[in-house]
Amino acid sequence: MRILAVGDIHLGRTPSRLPPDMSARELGPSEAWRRTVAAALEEKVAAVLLAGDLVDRDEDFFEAYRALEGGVRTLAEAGIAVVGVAGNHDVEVLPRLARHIERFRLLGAGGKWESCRIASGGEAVTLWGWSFPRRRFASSPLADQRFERAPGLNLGLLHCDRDAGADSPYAPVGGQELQRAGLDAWLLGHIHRPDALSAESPVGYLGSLTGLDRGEPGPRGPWMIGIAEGRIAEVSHLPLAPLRWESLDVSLEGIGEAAEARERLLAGMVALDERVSSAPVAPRALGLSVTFTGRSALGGAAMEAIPEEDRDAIHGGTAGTRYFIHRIDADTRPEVDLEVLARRRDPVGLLAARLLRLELPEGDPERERLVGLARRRLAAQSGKPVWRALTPGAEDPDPVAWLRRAGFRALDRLLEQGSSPPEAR
Ligand SMILES: [Mn+2]
Repeated sequence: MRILAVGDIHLGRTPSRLPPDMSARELGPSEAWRRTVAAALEEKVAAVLLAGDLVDRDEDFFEAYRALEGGVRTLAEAGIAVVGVAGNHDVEVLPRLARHIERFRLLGAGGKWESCRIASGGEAVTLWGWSFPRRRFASSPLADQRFERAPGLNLGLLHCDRDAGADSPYAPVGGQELQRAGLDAWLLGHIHRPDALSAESPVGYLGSLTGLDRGEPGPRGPWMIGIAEGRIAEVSHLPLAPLRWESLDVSLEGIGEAAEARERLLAGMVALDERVSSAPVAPRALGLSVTFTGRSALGGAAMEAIPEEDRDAIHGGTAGTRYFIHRIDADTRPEVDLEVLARRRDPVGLLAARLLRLELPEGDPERERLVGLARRRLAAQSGKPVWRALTPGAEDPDPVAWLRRAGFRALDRLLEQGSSPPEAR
């Protein structure tokens, strides 16, 4: 028996930062859903499970209706069950849609746990689900819940904020709580970055169905769950999203002129494309954030060597994926000897000495003091509630990378200005 599990779809959301001639309709959530329905039919799954935030906003009622109604009808005609829970985004619109899409099963409406049974090929699965009763729900849906296990596999389907602290308004749940609940797996929605789910560890976030913006890099798609003899035998990610975001580091180390940066970039894209195009269904488009790295004085010139007019369609992959660049940055390190510069008794010398400290092994007290200061400063910024809504699941900034980037950029500028030691003035 096979089941397809789908995380946050956000039907109605338009992917941001696409080149102007690209159609959001062909790259957005409804295309991702269309591909998912096709995969479910092809793989002959018994059910498609949806972990909440299927719809982005109440206003997206009609777009969501078109996509869901069509998909659910196709699946139902093939004998595939479609079961979902509501998240914080679709707390109102999903129950409304469910009333008009006969064969869509909304589980746990109004914040009351509910179970249903799916049987196929001699296997039976009991699915436990809970839907958001209102947009904000500041306590754990697992708090007073005891699951009466049914025979066979018991799976949980939930939209929640795991390990985010008790003050989260989005159904805060502790990872320990999930482990202790006594179910065999937890398929979660809300955080858009997928966890590394596996048959051994089938508890975690399914991730967004397609990369909704550049803050969601990496492969996206539904998860295939194979069940045999009452156990989870297989969990695999099907990266079939129509749009994907990646960052690409391109080293300029050793190049003699800026034009060579183009070849380095092309080589990097070809290597990336080998990975991307090996998937059974390749993305239609892939947005790249390019960073030139390495020790080179040509970082700025390399950026200028990639013409603006080429960035919207920089490469056509072997599977027809259109690669475009939405951002280019240079994080190159000047071709300087930090050891020599650090001997200077001026701002350049002080900065070089601090950059050298970052090169010390992890755990060195000098290095850790510097990193600790940076971490506190960055946390004061990134911890502000205003950012949370923007990049759910975004990683904490790496203080070492930030210090290095900012430090070398400042060092570049100081050296350009001809900052020289006092005794040489
Ligand atoms: Mn959510």
